[in-house]
Amino acid sequence: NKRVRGVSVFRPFIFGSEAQLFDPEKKPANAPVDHTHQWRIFVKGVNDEDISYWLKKVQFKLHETYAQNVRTIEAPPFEVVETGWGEFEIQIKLYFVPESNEKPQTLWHSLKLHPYGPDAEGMKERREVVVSQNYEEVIFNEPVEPFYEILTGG
Ligand code: SLL
Repeated sequence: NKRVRGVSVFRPFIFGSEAQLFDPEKKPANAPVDHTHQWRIFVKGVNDEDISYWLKKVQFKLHETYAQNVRTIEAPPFEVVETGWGEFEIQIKLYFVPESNEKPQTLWHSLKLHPYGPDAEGMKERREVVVSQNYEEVIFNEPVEPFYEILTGG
């Protein structure tokens, strides 16, 4: 496959997490007793734009304390919803559509459960959604021609 010389194509996306302390009355019945939070890790388009024309699947590697800690999501929404008690680093591996001929790319996200605040005691009560997300751009340098067409709608 011929590469398009001298061209770089950028595609923006958002990745991150959202977490919330359980409402004591509404703790999921199947959640282990030591779990305190519900959380979600995701990769998505800016303004929820569909990015599945270039992103094929996403593999999230959770902490080893989780059963089946490697979660592969093959279609949008690229996200994992879980419960837990602790914060940890999540490895996110992006797999591109086969036409791209591109190797997967890895990034990392620190799962955040707790809101910022000076008062550690009061913080435990705070039930706001803790959002931690980043804007990122994947760069396809000299993409192969079929992928360039997909990317640019040609
Ligand atoms: C810590 N380094 O000690 C971190 C590890 C692990 C979090 C946090 C649930 C595990 C399960 C869970 O929240 N693990 O479901 O067994 O803070």
